Amino acid sequence: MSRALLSRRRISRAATLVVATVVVAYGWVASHTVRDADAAEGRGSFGYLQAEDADAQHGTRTEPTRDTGGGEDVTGIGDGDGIRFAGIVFPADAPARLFHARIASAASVAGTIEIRIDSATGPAIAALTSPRTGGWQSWDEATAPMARTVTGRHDLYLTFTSPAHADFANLNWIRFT
Ligand SMILES: [Ca+2]
Repeated sequence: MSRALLSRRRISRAATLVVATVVVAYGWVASHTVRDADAAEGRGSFGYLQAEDADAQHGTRTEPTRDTGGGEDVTGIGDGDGIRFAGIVFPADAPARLFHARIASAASVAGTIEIRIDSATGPAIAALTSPRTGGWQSWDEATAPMARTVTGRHDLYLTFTSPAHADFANLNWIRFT
């Protein structure tokens, strides 16, 4: 076994342990297994992170989307829910300045989407008020400035809060620029 392969397997085991810890601590449900490539090499933050590809979720589900590009979106987003992306890499040479989220909502009360790093209660790196777009498949892009400079590899937790009990948003994708 090469040293690189051994290292990758150790990282993969560590990532599995993190998922297990999250499930115990917060009741999050793993939506699919963390892949070796994600754990060992990270995923670049300068691209689209499809909401339905999150590594774990709490209180949400996926559905086919009618947004440009097709695929799926995450729906059923309400107060106390969240999704998690493992091993997202923020390059140090060109720090992200903006957080973008592709959202559709016919909710009567707006909610808040926060991005936290490394735990569901970790530091918030960006936050935006979810826009009401006039339909659950009427999509718009919301943008918020980064609250702090983020570099290196982090697990991202999108946490959703609302003063109302009803679900407040559908989410197709996020990205950083
Ligand atoms: Ca999507």
